[in-house]
Amino acid sequence: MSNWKNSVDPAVDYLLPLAKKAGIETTWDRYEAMQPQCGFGELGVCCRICWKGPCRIDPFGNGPQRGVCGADAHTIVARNLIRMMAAGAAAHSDHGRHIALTLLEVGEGHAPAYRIKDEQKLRNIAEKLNLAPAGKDLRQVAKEVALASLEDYSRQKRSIPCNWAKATLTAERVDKLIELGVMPHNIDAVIAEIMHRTHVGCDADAVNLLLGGIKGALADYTGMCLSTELSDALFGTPEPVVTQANLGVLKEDAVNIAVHGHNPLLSEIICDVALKMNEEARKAGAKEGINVVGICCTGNEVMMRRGIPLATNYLSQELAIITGALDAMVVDVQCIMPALTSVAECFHTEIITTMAENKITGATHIEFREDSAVESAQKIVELAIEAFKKRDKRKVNIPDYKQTAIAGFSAEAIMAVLSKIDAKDPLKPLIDNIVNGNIQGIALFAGCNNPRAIQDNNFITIAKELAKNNVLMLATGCGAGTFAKTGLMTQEATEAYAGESLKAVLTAIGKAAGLNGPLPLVLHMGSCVDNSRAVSVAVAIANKLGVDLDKLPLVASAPEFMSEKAVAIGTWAVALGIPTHIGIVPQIMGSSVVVEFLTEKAKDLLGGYFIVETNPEQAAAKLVAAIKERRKGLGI
Ligand code: NFS
Repeated sequence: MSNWKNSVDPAVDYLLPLAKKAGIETTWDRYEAMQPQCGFGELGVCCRICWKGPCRIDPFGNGPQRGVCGADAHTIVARNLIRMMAAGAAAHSDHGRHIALTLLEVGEGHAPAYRIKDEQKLRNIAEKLNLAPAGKDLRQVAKEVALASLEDYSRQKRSIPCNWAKATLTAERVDKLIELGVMPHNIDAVIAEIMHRTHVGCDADAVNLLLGGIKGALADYTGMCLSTELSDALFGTPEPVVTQANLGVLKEDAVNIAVHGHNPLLSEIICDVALKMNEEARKAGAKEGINVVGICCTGNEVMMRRGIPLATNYLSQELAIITGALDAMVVDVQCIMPALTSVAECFHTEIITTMAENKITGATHIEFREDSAVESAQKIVELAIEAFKKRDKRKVNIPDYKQTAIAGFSAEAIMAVLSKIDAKDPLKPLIDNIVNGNIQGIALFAGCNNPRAIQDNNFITIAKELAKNNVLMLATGCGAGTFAKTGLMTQEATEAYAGESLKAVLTAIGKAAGLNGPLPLVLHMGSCVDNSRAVSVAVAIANKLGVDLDKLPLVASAPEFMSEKAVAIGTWAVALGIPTHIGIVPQIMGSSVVVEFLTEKAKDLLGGYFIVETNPEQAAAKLVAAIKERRKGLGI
């Protein structure tokens, strides 16, 4: 298979032929071997929910139209889809629970490896959650915030909405979601409810199932929102930082450790410990000491807060090992390919799993616990140094590709930058420029890579097109990884690709903020849980304009998505009123009811809707059209 159709990332292009030559299989080979993929599965009409099946509905109408229990295509597609939303919500919110429990430990005076790095943020959160923090001791505030967050996992009264969902959305949106019966009261209960209602012989009404799924997706929003905010309190709120991205950030003369996964609880400590163990690395022969790099969302977390360089995003994670220069890959949860250990067998790389619920056969497991975080991190770094000693220099092939990337645009950082123009009313310059059309709208890029698309290509093509159309762009997750790797998070990219009026605004703001040039073309907002940061900016704008989110010229795009988490995120974006593009055909096409609900009826009900478009140029045109329609609605 020639590489041009795999990825537009030059580092991937460089390494894949080497992998092929060495007989190492990557995700692209496995994808090719999997062709043709099951047509029933692609349409979502295969049901494996009970063991009378598997059942599959004939999409052409000649064969069976109902499963053995009588479920039709609509029921089957809707059930399959909302179970994905439940899984996505479980992943994000379990991450959030972990952070909330750690904050509780800190509040109670345990977990000595952690402290409140951003006191002001914690107090702001407490304020937002109506916990009256003024005059209270910091530890007390930490405890109260943690308990209020954990309440969102335990409340039994269905009539009381989750604290975080209620506190972070517009009042109008909260009312609408309550009225539709989709406002979550308890993240865990809502996930369990989806598993229950999709059990054999339960909910068989596709629309009712979808509404249950939307509630689950909003539970996902709740979990990611608290993950983000509490992480900021514990580890610091991101501020703009200049760093680098792509596999060229690996160093020949350093012990290279990649932190991969999602939860910053361990990676933060590894970064701290690595700083202290540079000398040991040097003694082992690594002249440059220890070089920590990131992959996927853990990478985004440490990039935003510490300027740790990002090695790569989801689809090319195996290639970090194929450089022959990676000494250890430390993984926690989510988006970690089980293939990593087989690739690592051909090299000296240690794959280290750290979470009791996430082990991979063939990996070394060093269990992470909050009370012994530093000890675990030390063991991990020692293992990496040992592995470095076994590195085979002949196998080292670090691609000479890396780009500058400016990261760290939390909502607070954006407000701080804007306040340089108008200290009293920071949002005013942004809103004025949206109203006068210099900025046509805002687009949030999120989500993964998927071998069904050329890696990074959809992101880049759509972004360049939106830039031309003067759309302000934000990015998270592996989408942010794409833009970081390809140099679109730079001032130069703004000069090269932004439309005239967008360029003028980004330059005025950048200069006022002392950047000596424009803001980057795409603003890095963080990991996937950090999509909630984009919501908080949007909510601030909506509140200021006195409208709900579904009136704003705001769109979202997940042009290369694949994970259940992305399904949940896309769905809550729609539920919050945002036109949301997906660039991969979703596995729902076997049900006209489900397709129509998500792409059309949702618009009447919630304001947001899905736009399915696999062609990136056309996707960009559709996103611009959605923005124009919103502008028209606002009379601007
Ligand atoms: Ni998001 Fe982050 Fe990447 Fe997709 Fe996976 S790392 S949480 S799910 S693949 S963007």
